[in-house]
Amino acid sequence: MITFYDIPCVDGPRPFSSNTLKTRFSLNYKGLPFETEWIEYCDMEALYQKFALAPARIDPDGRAVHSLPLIKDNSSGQDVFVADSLEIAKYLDKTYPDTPRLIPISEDGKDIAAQFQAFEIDWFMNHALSFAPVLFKEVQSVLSQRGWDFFKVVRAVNVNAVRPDRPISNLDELELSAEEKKEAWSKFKASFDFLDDKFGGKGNLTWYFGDDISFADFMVAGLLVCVKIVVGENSDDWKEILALNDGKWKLFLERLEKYL
Ligand SMILES: N[C@@H](CCC(=O)N[C@@H](CS)C(=O)NCC(=O)O)C(=O)O
Repeated sequence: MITFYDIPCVDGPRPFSSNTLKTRFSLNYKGLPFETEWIEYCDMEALYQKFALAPARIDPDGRAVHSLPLIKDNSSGQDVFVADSLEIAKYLDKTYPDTPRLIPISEDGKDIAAQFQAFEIDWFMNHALSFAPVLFKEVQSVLSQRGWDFFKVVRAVNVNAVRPDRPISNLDELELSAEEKKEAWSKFKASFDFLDDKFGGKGNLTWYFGDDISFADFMVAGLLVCVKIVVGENSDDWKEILALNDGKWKLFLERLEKYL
C-alpha cells in the first residue's frame, strides 16, 4: 500500500497544494490504491525526522526543505520513500509499469522529465511569477494558524526574490496595493495564452503531449485546482480563468476531475 502525505485545508482533510495535487492526480490516474496522511506545514520536518529522511532539497538561501508531496510505498515488503512530485512520477512509472505512464518514453533520447521541469519554469516563472505573492497571501484562508505561522515566514524568502526592493520577514508584512494585485492577476491570466498553444491551440483542447495524458497536464491542473480552492470558486477571478481561451481550462479540469 502507498501512503501519500498531503497538506490539509483548515476546514478539513481536503487538498489545496499545487505540488501535492500533482501527485494525487498521478496516483489516481494510475489507479493505484493509496491512503492519505494529512500533515501541516509546521509538522513536515518532524515527519521527515520520524523516518530519518534527508530533506527533499536545499533552497538557494541554505534552508533544508522537508517538502510534500512525499510517498511511502511498502508494496515490495520494505518502506520506500520518495519526495518531490516529479520524482514520485518517475518512481511510479518504474515500479508500476503496467499502469498508464506519467512520463512518456522518449523516442529521440531526450530527457522528457527535464522537459517537464523546463515547461513548468517557462510557464510560471517566465510568464506569471508576479502572481506568486498574491497567491501566497491568499493561502492564509486555507491554513490553520500553526500552518500559516510557518508558511508566512518561509514564503517571505520567495516573495523577497520577486520584490527585492521591499523585503519582508513574513507574509503578514506583505502589502499589495489594488493596482499590484490587478497587474499580477492580469499577468497570470495572460500566461494562459502561452499555455493555449501548448494544449491544442486556439479552439482545440489536447493534452500537453497530444492524445495521452501525462504529468505535464497534472502540473497545470495542480496549480489551477490550487487557485480555485485558495481564491474561491465563486470569486470573479476564478470565473474569469474558467472563461479564458474560450473556456478551455474549464473543459480541461472537467476532463481531469475523475482523477482528483
Ligand atoms: N518541486 C517540488 C516542490 C515541493 C514543495 O515545495 N512543496 C511545498 C508544498 S506546496 C512544501 O512542502 N513546502 C515546505 C516548505 O517550504 O518548507 C514538488 O513538485 O514536489
